[in-house]
Amino acid sequence: MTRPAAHGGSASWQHTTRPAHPFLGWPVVLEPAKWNADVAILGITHSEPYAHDEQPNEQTRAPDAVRACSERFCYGGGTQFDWDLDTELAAVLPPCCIDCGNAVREDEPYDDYSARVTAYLEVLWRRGTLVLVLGGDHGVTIPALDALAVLDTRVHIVHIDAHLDWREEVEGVRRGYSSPLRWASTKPYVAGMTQIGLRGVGSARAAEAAAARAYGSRIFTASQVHAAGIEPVLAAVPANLPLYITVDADGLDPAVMPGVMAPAPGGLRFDQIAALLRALASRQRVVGMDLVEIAPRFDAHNAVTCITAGCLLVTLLGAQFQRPQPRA
Ligand SMILES: [Mn+2]
Repeated sequence: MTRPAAHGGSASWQHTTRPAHPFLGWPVVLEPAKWNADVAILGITHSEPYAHDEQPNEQTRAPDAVRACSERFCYGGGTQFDWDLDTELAAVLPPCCIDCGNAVREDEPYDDYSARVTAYLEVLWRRGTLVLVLGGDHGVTIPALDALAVLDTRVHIVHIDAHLDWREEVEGVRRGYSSPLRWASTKPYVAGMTQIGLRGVGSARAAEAAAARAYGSRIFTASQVHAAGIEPVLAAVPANLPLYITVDADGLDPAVMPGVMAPAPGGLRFDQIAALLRALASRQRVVGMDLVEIAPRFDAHNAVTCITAGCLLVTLLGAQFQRPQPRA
């Protein structure tokens, strides 16, 4: 493996941290040099913090909380019948699926941590791996967006969220959880974005809504999806570009994903988002998907948020790999 430039010199490549329970019981591989898989899942616990927030925040606990529910959202690691696939998930998945553990911020400057996370994802994307990312808050999407540069293609971003996340900066911080889609808009290899589920007062200020529209973001409010379904969304997403999908748990209704920091009523239902993911992933290549902003402390009711998150990830994988045409 070529050591990423961010690490330079002779410093050894830093391993990730072992998860308490591997996702779906997949083999755990913590050495980036050995990451050579069809599908990989990586926990990214930290992002660039805002001074006013608790540190570490509650969302840092989410990757292991979701993994711990694996047997509840996908019993037997996918060996049982899936009615939507009309077969077992395990029969559809490619042979090599690994859990890469967690990229945890150690006693290191955020710039170093962010570069390390980007380098991890570059390793995976250089090898054509479909990457699942477990956040962390929505700031974890930013080093992932940076890593998309190693792909040999432009990508379209599909964003599910109650909030627009187009802040230029918050208290001088430009890579926090309020800014990932603004960050995406600056990348030449991001061909465009579709933002779904917006609602509530506090989702954006007028200047950010104007900036997103000026950029050309296709915006679908939660109300529009409730009224017209997902077909207009599917028509807006370019079918000829690979996708990176970023799912903020608060994009779904708090009835199905209550364990979030900023619950917003009127959100998207599980069946709407599952159908959207299924349609997109059966139509075109998905290079990665992150699921962010789960706050396990507020998921006390039978872990339903973590279970829903796992169902969305498994739905994506099933649809992507059941496609009749090859991914490449
Ligand atoms: Mn968000």
